[in-house]
Amino acid sequence: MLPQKKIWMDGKLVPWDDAKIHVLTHGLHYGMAVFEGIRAFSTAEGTAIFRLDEHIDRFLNSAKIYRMDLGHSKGELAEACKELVRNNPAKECYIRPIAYTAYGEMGLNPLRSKVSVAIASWEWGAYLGADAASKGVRAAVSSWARIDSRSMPVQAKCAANYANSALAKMEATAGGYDEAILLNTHGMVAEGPGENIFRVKDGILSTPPASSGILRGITRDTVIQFARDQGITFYRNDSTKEELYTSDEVFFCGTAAGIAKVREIDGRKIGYDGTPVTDQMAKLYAEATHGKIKKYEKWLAPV
Ligand code: PPE
Repeated sequence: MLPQKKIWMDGKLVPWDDAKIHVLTHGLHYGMAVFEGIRAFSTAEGTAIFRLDEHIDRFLNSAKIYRMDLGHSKGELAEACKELVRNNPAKECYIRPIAYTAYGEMGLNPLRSKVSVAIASWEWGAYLGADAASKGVRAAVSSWARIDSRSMPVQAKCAANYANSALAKMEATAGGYDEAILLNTHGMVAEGPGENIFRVKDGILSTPPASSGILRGITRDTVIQFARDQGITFYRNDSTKEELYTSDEVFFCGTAAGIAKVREIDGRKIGYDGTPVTDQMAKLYAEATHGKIKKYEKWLAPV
């Protein structure tokens, strides 16, 4: 990671190297941290943050689920993201707001800890490797089930959820694959460790419903809106892994990953006749994020 100049910490921009916390920070020990992943893109009108409002809303909702009071309004947090990007050299960047139970108390009751909020930004390139955009990635269905919402709220973007993601990711990469696909505890397709998943079969685009135990991705929502606007038939429905194997197209999507086509799952090549729907979605996403489609300019917040 290339260091930037500043990090926003509890209301102030501090030099990158000074953005440090104590080793007894409560959230480090008990996973009590909620975070966001947002991207800023360059547009003809300057740098703009994509779907900032929706990301801040999800950040506040993650905090609400974990009974965290962030102590900053939605407007303050949005402005802090913009201020940070203005003050850092990387303009096309990834933005990471995080709220965590801070240093002061140990023991697992998080309600005794003060909550701190920080926001960092840095340049983050091809999340699933250089082949993701052109050739597509090779994925493996994980032996780890996606966490069940009866145990942990999957829709809160909590650091603790990513222990499950990391186990799946390590298993996939150690096995020579680029990415994992997690099934839920009912054996239905859920999502990737850090991406939602879509499939195309006979011209119909589909993705697992929120109730399948996934993070409701903002990129997922963006793809759904593209599909509606393009008149592509779209469903939210459950599918099994063999339905993925026999899909015409499969792709991952997320803020870090963008739109990444999947070319193989568990040694089965996906599709026969190219990836027209994936390509169309990737093109729309690239154009919308860079301010090239009038209709979607409402999703861009200039910094
Ligand atoms: N599911 C999971 C589990 C997930 O972590 C993400 C985002 C998504 C779906 C897609 O959500 P959205 O970004 O709103 O479209 N994962 C973030 C963190 C990745 C990381 O490695 O860190 C991201 O893409 O920013």
